[in-house]
Amino acid sequence: DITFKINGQEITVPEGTTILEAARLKDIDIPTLCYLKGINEIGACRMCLVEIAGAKALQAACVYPVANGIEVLTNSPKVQKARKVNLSLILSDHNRECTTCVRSENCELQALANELDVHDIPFQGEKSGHTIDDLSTSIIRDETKCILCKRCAAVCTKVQAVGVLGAVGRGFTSQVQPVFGRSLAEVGCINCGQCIINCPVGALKEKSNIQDVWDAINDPTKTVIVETAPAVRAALGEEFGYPMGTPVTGKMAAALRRLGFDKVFDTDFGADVTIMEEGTELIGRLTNGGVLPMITSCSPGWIKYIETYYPEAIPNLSSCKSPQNMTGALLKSHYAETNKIDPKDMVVVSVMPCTAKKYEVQREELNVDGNQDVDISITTRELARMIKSSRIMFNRLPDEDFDSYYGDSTGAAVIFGATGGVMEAAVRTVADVLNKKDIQEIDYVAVRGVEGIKRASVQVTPDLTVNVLMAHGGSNLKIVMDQLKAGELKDVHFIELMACPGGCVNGGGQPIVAAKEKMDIDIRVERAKALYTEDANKTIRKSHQNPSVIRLYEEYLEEPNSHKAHHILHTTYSQ
Ligand code: HC0
Repeated sequence: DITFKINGQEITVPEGTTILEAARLKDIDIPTLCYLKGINEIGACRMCLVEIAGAKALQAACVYPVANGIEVLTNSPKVQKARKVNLSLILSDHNRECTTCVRSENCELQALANELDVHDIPFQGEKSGHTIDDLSTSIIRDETKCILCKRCAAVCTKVQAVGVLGAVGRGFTSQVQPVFGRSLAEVGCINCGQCIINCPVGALKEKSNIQDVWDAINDPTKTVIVETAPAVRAALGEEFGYPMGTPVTGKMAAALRRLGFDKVFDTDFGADVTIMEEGTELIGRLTNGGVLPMITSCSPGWIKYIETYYPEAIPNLSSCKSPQNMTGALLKSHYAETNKIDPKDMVVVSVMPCTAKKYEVQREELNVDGNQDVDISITTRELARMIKSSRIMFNRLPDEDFDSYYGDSTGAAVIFGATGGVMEAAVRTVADVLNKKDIQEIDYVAVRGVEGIKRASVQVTPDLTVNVLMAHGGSNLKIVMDQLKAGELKDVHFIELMACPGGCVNGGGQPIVAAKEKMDIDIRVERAKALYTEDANKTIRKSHQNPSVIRLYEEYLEEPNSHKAHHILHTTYSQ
């Protein structure tokens, strides 16, 4: 252990602790911009400078390990002055159109300027060259706002194992860009948006489709239907001041109705249908032979990842479309037929915690009979902006239900939004189907939690043990896929892979949480709690017991994996 003094207080911490971490233990805050716990600890922004008695130069607290007997000053006049100068320099080359920036009031740079009382920028002069890259279906990169903190690049490389963003150039001309100055649309970006939710400023944002939604709603010839992903309800409340982990399902449904959608349906319904289809597909592959392990296919970032980096493993993918697209495809077919609406006069909008869903909705191999399953996909953040701009007083809304029956869902569906959730939902149904009974112990805790790669064996019948594996975040996907390639997963039957760390609750379209807050809480855990609570409170917690899903099969799809179900709900990806 190391004992030293910080602002006159003695403290003992384990060896290797940084000054930044030690200070927090004494409730002393040190400002940071480039720091991202465990991911980007590079001391680049010089905001966390501290003074060490006897040393000439100030030191970056985020990378400086404590030593016995040192005396650290985190707020001396010298420190205060240096931070202000450094912040002013960053601001001098920053596009300060703050009032109209999507990150206004949620910008770590703006917050710091206020907190450090920096209001005049003494440095004026040349600005570095800038590009705005808006060719991706999902992500806009605006170099005029980039502060070169490299958080995006670190997340893209270390967490997602994609590594399409990196620092290029030196000094005044340095930029953080894809290689050779290309667009994100031209490199192996998987559209996950993890760069966006880890950017401290507005240099990365989703491509907004808000106006497309308004145009549809305001077009009297269109029937405009919305569906909401499981994870949106777990985080939307954060945009309206609710504590993290507060589910706002009822208020969300009420707000969507007030925005003018004709029907408010739930992707969770499609998640229940997915379990019917995917569970049946798994039982088929287990009993009749088929490519194993079968891998889930619902996370569009993951799909792009396998297509880009492991195309030879595509036969392992389930042929099921994602719940988002299953819901859309059923609305454009069954719902349209039942309600005598031409699918061409329907607009299906999805609200997703995800930026890759914007890419998924445009994929041609998902179209059915020339119709796109989902027409427009917006993020949780975009929905919040629509609610705010419409002056809907979200916090005062009553709790309302989704519309029947595409809004009816089970506890199994809602946990899709957390890593391990699809697996747990599938096991609940597969175990019941194979045992031909209503099993009561359905909390499969072995598949829950945020450990990067989890394995479990589930005894589904006395003669059948299913070995499952769950992983989330690109770097873990890479490990799993390398193991699969090396023939090390021959005993595994079913794998759930999600592109984002923690699954959809921490998707690239979710409300943005400052790096400082992420030092103290694990947002993946807090938001997942909201989903597991909703699951526990539902009376029906297994997909195959959803009465509306049963009805859908009776009156339309006949049975899971039927010819009709295949035509509407399944797809193939090309290698
Ligand atoms: Fe997800 Fe989904 S659970 S990918 O993480 O399967 O985005 O929330 O909507 O489609 O249901 C995201 C979340 C979904 C889909 C579902 C799946």
